[in-house]
Amino acid sequence: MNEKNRQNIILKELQNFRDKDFTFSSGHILGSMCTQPHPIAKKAYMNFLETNLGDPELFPGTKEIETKLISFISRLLNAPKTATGLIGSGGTESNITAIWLAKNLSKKREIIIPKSAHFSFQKIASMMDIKLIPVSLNQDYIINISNIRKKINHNTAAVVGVAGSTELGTIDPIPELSEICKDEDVFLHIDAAFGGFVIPFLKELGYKIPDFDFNLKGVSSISIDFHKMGYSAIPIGALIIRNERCLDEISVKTPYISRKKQTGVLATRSGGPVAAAYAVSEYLGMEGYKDLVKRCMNTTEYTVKKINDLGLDLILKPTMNVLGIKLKNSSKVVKKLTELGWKINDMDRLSAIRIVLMPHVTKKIIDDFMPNLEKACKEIGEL
Ligand code: 0PR
Repeated sequence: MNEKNRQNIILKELQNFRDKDFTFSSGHILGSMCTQPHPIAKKAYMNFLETNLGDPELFPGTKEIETKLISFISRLLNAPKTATGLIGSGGTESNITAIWLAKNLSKKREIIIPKSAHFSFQKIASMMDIKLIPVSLNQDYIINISNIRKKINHNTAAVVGVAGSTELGTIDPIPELSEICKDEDVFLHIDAAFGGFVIPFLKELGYKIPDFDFNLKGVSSISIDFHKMGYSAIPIGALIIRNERCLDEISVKTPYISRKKQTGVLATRSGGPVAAAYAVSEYLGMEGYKDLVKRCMNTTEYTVKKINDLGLDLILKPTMNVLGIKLKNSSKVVKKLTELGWKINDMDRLSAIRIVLMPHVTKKIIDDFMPNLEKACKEIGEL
């Protein structure tokens, strides 16, 4: 068998596995915070497949792209001149790095998190011997601000606020958190892995939502993901840090590669996602992202109306393109919907299902989905 045939056989085998996957292009993935990346991402990614940002002396051009990408995201988040950024694999890595930094700066071991915080903080607790101090949510599913001051003490390494929560897309009262953390001189990390590419544009579109970025003086770092609403290819997120000076806390000496020190969690990492995210950000620009958010919000409002028309209730009015539909038996409804070919997330601790109105979810998809939701809900006795 010749070389080409062998390759084709392997590629065919891979395709057979791939055919078992759900696809964004089908529109049937309704519960994911990721999406089909912008087409330019794919081309850019492929061209940088062999590049390694763990050794930037070998790939100075790719490193330049990374620097430009960090500048773009810093502008989006109103970061000051003192700020710096680290590109990583996504929200989990950015959150790990932020808490690693806060722990080393403070030499303390407790972090205060809202009960809505992403499960990456559970990993952080176990990995770094950190104690989580969870704070209850109020009736709007955001952190109960009155409890924070009482919980800050001489062991507090950081407070975490969420700007775009995983389950409901809610935004904690970051201006108030910022004031408290500034007064108490405590590191404030904002997890905007999902909301970072939504909130700035919602504001421009006239939505009344609180500030969350570096304009608030108490904010120390922000996680933001390109592979969620940044419309780019997995895996890529950024951690922007207010003070470049603190980077030494999360750096190690690297005696045998060309750079003398390395900062952050990973060593070898691909320039592919960086090139892809840069291409998307250049192509769309701030206006393109604003249009994308506008489109997702239109679909969100359309979906809310359809859900209400069906006689179902939402957990709360959505802040962004994430919806929680209240159900008595959410897991049974999810199981039924899976049988019908729709992928939606079960949030059993909230007794709800989650729909994320990502760019691949159109009004037409929602029209196709609604009879399926109705069918599933009737069969399970929700309607
Ligand atoms: N912070 C927040 C607020 C998040 O929502 C997430 C992920 C993370 C951090 C962690 O980000 P990485 O997954 O990039 O490390 N939230 C999504 C979720 O748990 C991740 C996801 C995406 C899950 C697509 C499923 C899926 O199909 O829902």
